[in-house]
Amino acid sequence: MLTHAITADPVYEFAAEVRAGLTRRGQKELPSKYLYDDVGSALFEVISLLPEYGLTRADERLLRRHAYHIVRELPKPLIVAELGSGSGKKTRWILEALSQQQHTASYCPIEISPTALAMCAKELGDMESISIVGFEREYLDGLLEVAARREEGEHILVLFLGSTIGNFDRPAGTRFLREVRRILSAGDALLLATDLTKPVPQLLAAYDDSLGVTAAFNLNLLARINRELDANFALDQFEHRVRFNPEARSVEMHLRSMRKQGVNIESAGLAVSFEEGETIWTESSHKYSQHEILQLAMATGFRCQSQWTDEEWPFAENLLVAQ
Ligand code: AVJ
Repeated sequence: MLTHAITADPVYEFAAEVRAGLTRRGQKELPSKYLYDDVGSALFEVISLLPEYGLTRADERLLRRHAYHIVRELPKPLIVAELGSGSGKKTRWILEALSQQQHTASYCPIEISPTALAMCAKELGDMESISIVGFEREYLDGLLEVAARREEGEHILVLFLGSTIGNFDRPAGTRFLREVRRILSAGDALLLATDLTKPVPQLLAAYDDSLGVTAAFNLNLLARINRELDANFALDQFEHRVRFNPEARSVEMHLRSMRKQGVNIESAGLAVSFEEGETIWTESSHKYSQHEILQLAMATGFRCQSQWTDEEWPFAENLLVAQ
């Protein structure tokens, strides 16, 4: 696998974003993308096996069942770019379907984590007709490169799976899809996976499982700051909290300070104080309706050509075609 290295200093960027999020007036927050270091990614893999969290299994079922039909709807020759490399499992079905319909194909995972890229290459490297070119980049930067390298006549299918779009609030999600559309050409496609609205108790259980894996996943963000930025968060003095935000239609994860306390983050040159009960907002997972996706597609320069939904866990694969 080829990879293209990043230029920015990741530790410096992490420190800057932690500083910005924890010195905000009002609600403190940390960017959810930092939940996924090696420990966080491994914990997420476990979350996806929990009975309460049906999301990943729904995504997998839909792709396993419909990969052939999804690929069949698109013009060839097709190259596949993926925003986030995931575990590779879901992507395999798409790539297998593609290799049945065209002889060879390029697959370009775009991912800021080198470990995740390497795991993806290992997982999918056995597919003989697929050449993998990894991009160690932010999503849009990576996609720009993929688009710039495409050959005459090739179409792009962008995969944005796992309902990762849910981590953006609605305005940011709309802006993001517009950016993706700007990089693509008419006839290119985006396969967008979205978790759908469902009863609030079911949603809360999915993000606050009885084994405490999601709690560990959330707390690992503080452990990561301790490890990478030389900080002294007391992990037993913060607790995992989830709430449903009805205005945003999202599940929010927070870390709640169990007492009044101070924390030093050496590498960010920062001392932060927390009141008892004060929270750090670490992630939002927005939930969509099927109808809303049609509107979102139209508002961002796409047309939603097909939707496939899961019966067991409300979830949708949406095939958006650039207009
Ligand atoms: C990987 C972003 C889809 O928002 O459901 C799982 C991450 N957070 N449990 C989600 C997550 C808590 C997950 N995504």
